[in-house]
Amino acid sequence: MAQAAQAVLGTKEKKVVDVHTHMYPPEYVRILESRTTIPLVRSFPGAPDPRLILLQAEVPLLDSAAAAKLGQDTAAAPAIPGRPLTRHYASLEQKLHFMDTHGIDISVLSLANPWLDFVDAASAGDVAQSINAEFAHMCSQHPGRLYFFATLPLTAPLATVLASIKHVQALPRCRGVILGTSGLGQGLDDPALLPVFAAVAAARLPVFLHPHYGLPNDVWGPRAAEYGHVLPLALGFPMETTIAVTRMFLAGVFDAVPALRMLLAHSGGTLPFLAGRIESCVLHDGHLLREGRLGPARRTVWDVLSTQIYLDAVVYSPVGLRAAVDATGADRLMFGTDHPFFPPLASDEQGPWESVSLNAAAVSAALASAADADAVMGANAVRVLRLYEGDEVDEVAA
Ligand code: 5CU
Repeated sequence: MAQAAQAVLGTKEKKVVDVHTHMYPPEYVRILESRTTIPLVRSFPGAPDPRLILLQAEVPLLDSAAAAKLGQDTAAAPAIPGRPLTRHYASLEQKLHFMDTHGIDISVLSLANPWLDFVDAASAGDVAQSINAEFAHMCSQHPGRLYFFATLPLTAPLATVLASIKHVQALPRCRGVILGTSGLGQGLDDPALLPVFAAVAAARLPVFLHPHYGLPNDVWGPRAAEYGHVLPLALGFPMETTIAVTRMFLAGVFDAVPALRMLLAHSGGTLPFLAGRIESCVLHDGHLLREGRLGPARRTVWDVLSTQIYLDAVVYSPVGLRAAVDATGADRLMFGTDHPFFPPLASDEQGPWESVSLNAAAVSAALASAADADAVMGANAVRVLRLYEGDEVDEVAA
């Protein structure tokens, strides 16, 4: 691990908190194993672990593998799609080992993408209840070390979604909800989603917003298969987050629900970098002017970023992290790992992960003072997410 990372992670009198750390509990893995379309889990001859196949960008390879199996494709055996489903995804013991290896005191667990987005309306409520109970149970086994963001049954009728929010609000160690960008199917600027945002805000549950869908496959061009997962993960995910939050901003969601607090994955995609351009495009838009939306009461994207948005620090470089700090302030940034994604490829997965040390080193390098770096590594998360064991009703996220 880089020296700078060790320096930050090793300061034991300060808490290190990981706000971006996923699991697929065993029940969820069983659902994926039963599926024939993405997301799914499938075994392939020659692959030691079952493969987890999640993304639209992985479908062409999945289709090639299926054609090769049927003997329809006479070309050389295609690459195996997806990523290995190792113990890191479902084992709590493995999560704790990972935390101990990296000096992480507290993890705020969340179900990984695509959550319950594919579950049918009739069963989504029950599946959400059962998955959230599994997370609450895992956390109860390690009080003071584990908290979680709950999952909502967004494909279910609105009444079920609202009942689920009430339910998770009462679950011990639930500190927010994780959401993707599809909302009720029309995205996060859908007026029909406003009651959901209002309900989570009233329940003092911050939304951890995480991408899954990326951009359409044709954006990646005909040579996409040559580039592995790089384009959809490095560019598709961050652009998806950027677009989703900008649509919310333009639709006035943050004004309509001023108590809404959102923690954006991957330091907000490209929002900190593009906020100035978004502002300029708004200011120069004749349609918005004619609609009377450029008056003096208008809130800027900078204002929303520094009052209703938190960013994780999962951006792997001080260059991006400095933009995040500048956009929201050092008191609104929180360290994360994205475990169990991005394991080391050339070393033992039980040892230190470079993806973690890169993020920790970026915090040391980008934050001006040790106090700010400590805040990003843990104190901000403790304050904002109220990570005080036995203190379930502390003040709302600032
Ligand atoms: O590697 C990937 O596909 C992913 C993913 O799906 N979700 C995530 O949070 N990180 C990486």
